[in-house]
Amino acid sequence: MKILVTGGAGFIGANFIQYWLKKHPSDSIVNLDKLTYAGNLENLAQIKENKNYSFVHGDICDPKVVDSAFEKVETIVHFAADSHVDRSILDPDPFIKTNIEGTYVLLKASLKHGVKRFHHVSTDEVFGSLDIESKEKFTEKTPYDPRSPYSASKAASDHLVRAFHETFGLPITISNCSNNFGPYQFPEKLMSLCITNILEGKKVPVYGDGLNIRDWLYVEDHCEAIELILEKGAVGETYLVGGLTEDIPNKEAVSRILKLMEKDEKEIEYVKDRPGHDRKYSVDWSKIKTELGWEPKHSFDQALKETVDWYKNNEAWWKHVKSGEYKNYYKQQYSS
Ligand code: NAD
Ligand code: TDX
Repeated sequence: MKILVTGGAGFIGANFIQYWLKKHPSDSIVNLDKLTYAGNLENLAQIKENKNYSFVHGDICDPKVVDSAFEKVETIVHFAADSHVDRSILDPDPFIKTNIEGTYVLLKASLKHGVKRFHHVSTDEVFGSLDIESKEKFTEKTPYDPRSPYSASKAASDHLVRAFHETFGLPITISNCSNNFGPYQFPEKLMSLCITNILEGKKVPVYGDGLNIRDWLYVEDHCEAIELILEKGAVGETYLVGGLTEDIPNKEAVSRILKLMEKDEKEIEYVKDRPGHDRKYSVDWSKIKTELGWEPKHSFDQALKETVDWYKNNEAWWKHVKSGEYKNYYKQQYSS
């Protein structure tokens, strides 16, 4: 099988390509990536010589580039996006362009080339925010209620993907997953920022009261869920994917990392809250468990330890990523 992966030089895409080629060595993968600040070919250094892997440097918003990348492709796994909520608050423009327009360009090309499956990787953030005390979880039937430019752009892309299925019969699947963590995550997201700041001897910025709750998913479990959806998922269906954490507030998640790194809570610095900060996400993943037999294999604490160890052992990777443009972003985001 030939798969076109978009955004494969980013965090989840790179983990997915490595995972897929290990499990399916006779498949071939084309990785279409614009290499924005978040795209990094060092994430794929291990497989760059693999004869079943090729890289196309290009923008998913460019119909010509997309058209040429589609040759003989049967399956699309669409990760490419602007993905960081705080950046969508500083400047929504690239989110509207890539996440909405880029997805539309890919959908049109998928119809034209008659692909057998378009899998769209989306987020639980499209469902909005739960109350902190609520026992409710997001399900596939939860109404959309996005509250940031990022989540609104992902919601729009989900609607377009479904519309292409209902109207034009494009064979799609969608997964909406919770917060991923693991190797190769750009250190703007809470987990990777926290671990690398501690390694650099810096404080960890926690927004507001630190009581916001996220559902944490180890990236390898996420890759396995996508694999099962491609192999056994029903066309037209959506699957929610989440982790094994139970309502852990951010300050508790950070404290667990600090403990693993033999530091204490004095390293936390409470900073100005994110505007429109969603209070809580919680994901009911019983549909993918019942229908496809998927469940996360990694406990939160074990996966956290593996993640901390990875960043400790890959200092050159994150030090390189944290140089250059990252410094300007960090100053703009955290200076006040
Ligand atoms: P990331 O920011 O690490 O990587 C995004 C990749 O897309 C980068 O390689 C970037 O260069 C590429 N890209 C951006 N704009 C592009 C364009 N116009 N054309 C081609 N390539 C482009 O993101 P991630 O964390 O790996 O997330 C991947 C996907 O998963 C996204 O669609 C995101 O919305 C979704 N998702 C992420 C999480 C999470 O916790 N990280 C959770 C739920 C859903
Ligand atoms: O410095 C920080 N301090 C802090 O307290 C950062 C960067 C984050 N936070 C908080 C905000 C959130 O409550 O930590 C929580 C997690 O923040 P992020 O890592 O920025 O993730 P989130 O905003 O929840 O979105 C993530 O999960 C869903 C990904 O960035 C999205 O791409 C994905 O769709």
